[in-house]
Amino acid sequence: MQNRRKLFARAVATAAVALAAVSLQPAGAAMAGTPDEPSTRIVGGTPAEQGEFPWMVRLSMGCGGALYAKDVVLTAAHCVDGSGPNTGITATGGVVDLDDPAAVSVKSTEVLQAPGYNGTGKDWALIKLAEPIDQPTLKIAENDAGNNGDFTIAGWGADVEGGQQQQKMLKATVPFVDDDTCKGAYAELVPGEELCAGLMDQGGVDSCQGDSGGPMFRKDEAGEWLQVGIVSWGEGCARPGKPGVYTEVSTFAADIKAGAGQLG
Ligand code: 4AZ
Repeated sequence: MQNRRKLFARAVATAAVALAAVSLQPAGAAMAGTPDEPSTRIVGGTPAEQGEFPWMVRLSMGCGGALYAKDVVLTAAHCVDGSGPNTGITATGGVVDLDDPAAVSVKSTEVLQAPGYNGTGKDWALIKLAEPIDQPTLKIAENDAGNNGDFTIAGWGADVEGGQQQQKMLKATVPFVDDDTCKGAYAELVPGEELCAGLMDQGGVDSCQGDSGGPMFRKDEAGEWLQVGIVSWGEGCARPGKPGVYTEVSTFAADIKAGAGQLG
């Protein structure tokens, strides 16, 4: 588990470098060599519309995140190095296209990595921003009522296992996978702290390298978006029998709330 996560962290760092290279290409040539058809452009995803998921942010280390508050990003613990003052992360929001001149980029001031995080479970962290990003925030699940059905995932991660980071945000829908089934796929699963989603039989739709830290979300009873997961890990991407594993947000809702209150 520890080894697998470290492997992923390396993959993300490499992918972030790849994205930086992509960003230097002229517009239009940026994704040259990458097929453009939605069906082949993420692991089973399609392009998100501008403004569709306004709380989505891209983090400079190559992870995703969601605005918990206008100046606080919720992401994965494995995307950050630890807790304390930190001005080394940039969060980019307000756009689906990272090269859109309307993108708003804000630096971090402080990071809170989940207390007790040791590479297994507890995969959440908060990043305080120097200034607010003026976009709607994403509410987090405070109970397990939403841990079922279909979920939406979104991000700028790879469109295929081992693939490049994406300039434009992609989205996909993945169904809940129950703990017993997921434990069958991954003996190391921590059922109380992790939640699985994906197409067990056929695979083909999943989060992937660089989507880590981004939210998994659904509509609640009132029709409002609710974050139920944080992209955490999995064996490869979109493999049949190997669902994506997500931090179970409801388990940590009280800790996340308290943590956000402690940020400077
Ligand atoms: C990653 O490394 C990663 N297929 C994210 C999601 C999954 C695997 C790896 C799940 O960011």
